[in-house]
Amino acid sequence: MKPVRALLALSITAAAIGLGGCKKEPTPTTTTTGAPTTAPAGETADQFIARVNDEYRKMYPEMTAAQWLSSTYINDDSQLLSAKANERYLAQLNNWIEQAKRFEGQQMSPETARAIQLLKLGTAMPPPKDPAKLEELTKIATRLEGMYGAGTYCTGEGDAKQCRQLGDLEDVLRTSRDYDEQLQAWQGWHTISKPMRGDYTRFVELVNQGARDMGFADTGEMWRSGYDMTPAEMATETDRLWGQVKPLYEQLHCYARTRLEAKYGTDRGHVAGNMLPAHLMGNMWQQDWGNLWDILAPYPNASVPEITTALESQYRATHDAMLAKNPGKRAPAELAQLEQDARLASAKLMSERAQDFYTSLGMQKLPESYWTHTQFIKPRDRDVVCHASAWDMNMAGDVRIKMCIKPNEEDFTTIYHELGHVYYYLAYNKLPPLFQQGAHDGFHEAIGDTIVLSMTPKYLQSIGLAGEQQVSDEAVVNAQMRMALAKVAFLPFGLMIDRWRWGVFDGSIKPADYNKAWWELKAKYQGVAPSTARGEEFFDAGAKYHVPGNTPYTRYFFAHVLQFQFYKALCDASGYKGPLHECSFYGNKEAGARFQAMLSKGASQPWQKTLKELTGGEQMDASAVLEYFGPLQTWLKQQNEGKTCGWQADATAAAPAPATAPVEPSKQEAPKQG
Ligand code: X8Z
Ligand code: ZN
Repeated sequence: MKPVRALLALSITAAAIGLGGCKKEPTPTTTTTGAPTTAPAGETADQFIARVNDEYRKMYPEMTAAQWLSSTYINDDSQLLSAKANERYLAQLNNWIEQAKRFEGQQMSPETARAIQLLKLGTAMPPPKDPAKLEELTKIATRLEGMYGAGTYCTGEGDAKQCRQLGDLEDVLRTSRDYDEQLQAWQGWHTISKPMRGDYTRFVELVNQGARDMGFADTGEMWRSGYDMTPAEMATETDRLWGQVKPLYEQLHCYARTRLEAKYGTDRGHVAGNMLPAHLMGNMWQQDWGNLWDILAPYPNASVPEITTALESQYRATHDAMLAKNPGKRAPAELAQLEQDARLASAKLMSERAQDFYTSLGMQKLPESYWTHTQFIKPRDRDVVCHASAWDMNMAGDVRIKMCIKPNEEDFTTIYHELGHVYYYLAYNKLPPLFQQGAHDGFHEAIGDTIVLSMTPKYLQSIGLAGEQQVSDEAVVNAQMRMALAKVAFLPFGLMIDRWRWGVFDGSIKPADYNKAWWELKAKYQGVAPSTARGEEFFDAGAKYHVPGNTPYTRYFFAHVLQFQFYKALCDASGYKGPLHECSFYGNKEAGARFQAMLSKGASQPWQKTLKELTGGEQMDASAVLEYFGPLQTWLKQQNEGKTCGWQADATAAAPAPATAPVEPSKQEAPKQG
């Protein structure tokens, strides 16, 4: 997240103003002297909003530059600059919001009324009015994100000392199937957030002060206010959508547990209560199970649209070609540089592939500055925030992404995701700054993912990343499973993070129970549990980027529903007639034009209207998810027949019972049969 994302991310995360997806918030501005601007006498509401847009546009590039710097060069100096920039933005935001009060109850154009509404939600980090508290808040926020980015886990001493960062530890979860090795990697990463607990506790107090200063009950209520409906209605929407997809998730959970038990044994393949062991899911947060393909593949002998192997061999070919250019002996430093060069070349190739999908729809090529300014790979000489993000640096074409790309499927699809943000920025750059955001934040997160749904086996074959695809029921189930491990596995995770934060912000989860509540929610929604006790000496929420980065997370849950609605609408627009899961609108200009029309609306009208223009409906609705996964759900039911599905969420996740404890029939989650 920065500028947009930047704007968002930094905790400034200004929602309205530019909160896009994984974008940072645009840090609104002040004058060039840093002093908040004052309102001219006799100014009308329309004039006020025109001035805010103007001031915002002017202050924006400096703020995003500071945020970009602190995310790509983590050190005390860049953090100081970034915290100061945030502080200035938030002070100005408070100032604008104060000035807007003059117009309450007055006649004004609907656009101006909407812009004022968006202004009040201009950050995910509501700033306290007290300047000392604001300064404290921006420092804490910057420090928390820096701690995450620099997080390192070391073992051993002296010559045997080994230090690993998130990427190395994720590699272990992706590739190792050794129970203890994975446990060590998982536990190792979760040591980095222990020191965040104090800062986070104070952070919550300070943002809640800011939320109250703005008239909200707490920060969670403010976050729920950005959806053109009441906060209570928004929360009800999440329950309704979860109710639609939960049976599908439960089937997938049941299947995964059965396979894990076959792999690791009935004592280690699940945790008490029939829950999935947190460290065995191939992903640090159990939000995407795609790395467990070796364990979960339905038909290993049928064709599989697996692309990591192809991406790795492309990287190796690039590397070897570079090596062959100048044969001979090389010093270790030269070899390391060559490897870095090959990684960069391969990451750029992956990005070109992603760009090609968008241009095939009739969208523009990425500007030259994207290629020169993007952070494609992890630098060797400094700490950076590797968590992927997309940035709009100046609302005028300086767009880039920040990633630490490796040649694997997850990173490949993440590039498509990030470019979704980038193309949204480019499409709405012509709007007034206050409207330069997604229709709601879930829209921003859904754009690139909609494209990912179009990456069918046939598309992957056409770009040379997958071999000849058979036409068989087995191949269909394989392809569906591959998508479900990313998309369906994610759904409860997409909900639980903000269920936790809503509770933290409204005080129903106390600091003394942060970890207990975290694991209760992991158990309730995901059916996931740690295999060793996680008491309050840990702060496991902080080991997920969006918590120290203060990025609201319900947007991703909504996005995982919306992307299927968008995809279905674009498939229809392209004239496609077959089963939904086989559609790819790659190369279809009509679908591209419809997509672009939606993007260019930004936040200029209620999202319900924008959704209707694309899909014909005004509600988020998971029926397209269920339609898409219809064949897989039928197959999963057959596989799970006769099994006791579901899990017992109250099997005390924070202090797990022995894995061999007898499992009682599920209470909260009714046992599911086939
Ligand atoms: O944070 C992201 C993107 C940037 S907006 C890489 N995502 C969520 C996550 O990684 O937790 C995309 C899917 C969910
Ligand atoms: Zn995103």
